[in-house]
Amino acid sequence: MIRLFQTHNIRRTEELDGLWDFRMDGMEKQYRLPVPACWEQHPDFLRHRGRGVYTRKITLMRMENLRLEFKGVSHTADVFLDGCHIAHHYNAYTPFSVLIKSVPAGEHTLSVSADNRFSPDSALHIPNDYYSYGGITRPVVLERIPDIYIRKVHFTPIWHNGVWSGKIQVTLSNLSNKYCHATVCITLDGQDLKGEAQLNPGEDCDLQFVQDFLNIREWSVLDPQLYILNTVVSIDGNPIDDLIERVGFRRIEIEGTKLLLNGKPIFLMGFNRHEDYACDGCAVSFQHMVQDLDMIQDMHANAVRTSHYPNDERFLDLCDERGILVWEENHARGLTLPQMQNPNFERQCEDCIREIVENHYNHPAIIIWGILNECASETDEGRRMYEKQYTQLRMLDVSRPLTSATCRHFQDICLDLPDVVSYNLYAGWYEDERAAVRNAREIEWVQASGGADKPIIVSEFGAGANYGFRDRSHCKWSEEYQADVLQENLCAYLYDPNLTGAFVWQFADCRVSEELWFARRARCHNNKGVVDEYRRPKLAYDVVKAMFAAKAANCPF
Ligand code: ADA
Repeated sequence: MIRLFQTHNIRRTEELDGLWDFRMDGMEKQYRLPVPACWEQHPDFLRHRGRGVYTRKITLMRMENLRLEFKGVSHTADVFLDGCHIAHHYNAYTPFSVLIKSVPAGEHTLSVSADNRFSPDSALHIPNDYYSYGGITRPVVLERIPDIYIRKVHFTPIWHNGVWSGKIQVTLSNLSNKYCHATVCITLDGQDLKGEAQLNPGEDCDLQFVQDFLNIREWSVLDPQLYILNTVVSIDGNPIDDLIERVGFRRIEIEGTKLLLNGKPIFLMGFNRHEDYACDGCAVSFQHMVQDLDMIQDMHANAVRTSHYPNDERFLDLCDERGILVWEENHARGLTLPQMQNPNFERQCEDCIREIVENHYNHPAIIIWGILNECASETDEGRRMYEKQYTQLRMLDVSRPLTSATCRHFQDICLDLPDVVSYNLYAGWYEDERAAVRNAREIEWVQASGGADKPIIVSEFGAGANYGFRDRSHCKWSEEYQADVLQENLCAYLYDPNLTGAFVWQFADCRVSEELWFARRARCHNNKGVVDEYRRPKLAYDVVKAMFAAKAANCPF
């Protein structure tokens, strides 16, 4: 499965899933490994860091332009067609594509190397409190592309004077060496919008449409209404390409210290969720994505934070359909200033930001973009990099507020930069102070340090518990202790008028690196999930469920 809805009727597209030939560098043995998947699910590669090469054949009946899209290769990819290098990409969590013109008829060999090693070339995939797996971990799509094709369609819902309108930005590409006249027809909610395009050889062409839509139902948590946006490009009246997107009409605004969804204040009751499932690694299967959201909604949560990287688009599609609000963030967790000064860091962050906005812009569920979780925001050099990334994001998307989760308590010098201030607080785990008292001190500091009159989110709070460890003493690491800590933190945060959201750390236990201090974590897992990596609920599950349910009952969205 590529997306939860059909993205083309005209363009021929197929998913290159199934078994690919595979070889791991330095090993003779040949394998057949599934795609998408992590190589760690194979007994020979359970903890393997290295470079592996996946290979398969593709057959063309006639000469074609091919477009290959990789939704995720972990973590560094190089792509070869018949031995020619055609693409390089860094970062497991963002899609990339490559277009090859005029590929002759016949059988061709597609090879993809994946490299999950840590090295100075990798500033974001580093030893961390989550695991950087290896492999082609998200879907691969092969498309046959005409000389004039639709490269991108972005939809922005606009609410003005009580009327919904939509801004639709279309980018066409001309792969030929000829001038070309094309017509574009957009259909949304039964309305047709038409435009003309003059395309120069080898160039892109942007078109923009703005149209009122009078009978629209808003996208909301309780009624997540989605609409199909169909764009068709024709030459001389013949439709030659199309791109289907799925959109929603909703507005996210800030009013003082409140976050408004469709004009009404919301409180984000959320979970932090790593893309990690016991047997799947980061290549979480679709059914396990559904299971995760079933459990998250069973606990009456209304939000998910994609800690700490962009997520699989099928998961975002599910959030669109279910009315689950998403804080999606670029890829970074806990980098010190020296790590941020890696010569690759700024470019790799900016590539990630560009790729998530380009590919995830149309998801109504995404209501906030985050950057740089717990990086060096207490330093001048760190501030320069935060500021640069906020600026880049604002240039790419003015429709969503921005935030960043800090842990530089009482030292952060960047709180004036985001639209929403967020901090990670572990009262009862890393700090012994009572949650309400500790949070009051944090809020006082935030409001005096650049965060005054801004919405505030407690972006992480929680405690560790080893699944199945019960102890009447309620000692640390028992399920009882974790439930007690979450109970106390939720009591402190859910009804604090200074807060607009609180995200439990974390939904499920996840595997972590075996390097550095992370190896001291029991089982080499981060055990703060309210379910374990097999989604077996701990005692905390029912505590969070009761607390979120009570909050939802007295302030429905
Ligand atoms: C930090 C970090 C999380 C996780 C958490 C923990 O807040 O943002 O990724 O590492 O601490 O479990 O300690």
